[in-house]
Amino acid sequence: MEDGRIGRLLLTGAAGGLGRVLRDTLKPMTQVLRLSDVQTLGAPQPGEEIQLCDLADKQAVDRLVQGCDAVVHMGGVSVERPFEEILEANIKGIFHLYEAARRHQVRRVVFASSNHTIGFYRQGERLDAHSPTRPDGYYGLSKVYGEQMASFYYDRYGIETVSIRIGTAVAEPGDRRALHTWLSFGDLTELIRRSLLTPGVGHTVVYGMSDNRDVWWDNRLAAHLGYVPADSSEPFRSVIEARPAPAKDDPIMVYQGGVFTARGPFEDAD
Ligand code: 15L
Repeated sequence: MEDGRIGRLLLTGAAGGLGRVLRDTLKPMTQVLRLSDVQTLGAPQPGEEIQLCDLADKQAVDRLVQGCDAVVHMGGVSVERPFEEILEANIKGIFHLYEAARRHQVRRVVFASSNHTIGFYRQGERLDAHSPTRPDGYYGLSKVYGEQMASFYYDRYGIETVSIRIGTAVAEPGDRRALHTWLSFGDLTELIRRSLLTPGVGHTVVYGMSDNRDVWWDNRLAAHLGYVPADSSEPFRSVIEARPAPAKDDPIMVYQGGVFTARGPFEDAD
């Protein structure tokens, strides 16, 4: 980190919704940004390297991580899906990533965890990073597993991770639940920057949310990151609340994980 920037930063999931944003916003933090996905990523721009990779392929992930100083791991399945799909990309994928990090002496990972680790808590319940997890599906379970993998690799090998339980990271909040869970792209970028650069994070769990009015999550246990969100969902409230409210028993109004709590079962479709 000679000029204050990371030497080579790996961004997995670079073709995804957030990956495409971070491809631009992470660039000032690193000399070389290595981008990866299973999907095509176009031609590399100056300061970029592109290496397509299936996270389920252990050897390919090992080659991907080689030469990197830090990883922002956004890759994998990002919605609720049948278990077998989650198993490959998320569960095997996170194991492959940490094994490669161990082998190639990567010291810092930022893991895109999710609010779906705690999705079956009711809206309004206050949680912090020590609250027991209540995953709302196989996707949420895989993120709990990822966080535990991060914890283990810190205790055993000293690889530090910030697991960001991302709320709803979209350009603008689109519904009542997102007024609580919204994370702006700017705040996501700042949280990742802090997660990469703050010394001595061990394994830290932080909720990824903007400075919204009524939040369910308490980030005091991650205060050492010094993350101060700049945006708020408040300017979007009047438009969202002018729309007819969903039924009171609609999962989007009941659980912190919203509609994810009502996905599946997938087995019966066979
Ligand atoms: C997530 O973890 C998903 O990746 C994303 O698609 C959103 O649904 C988000 O959570 C959310 O809960 O709003």
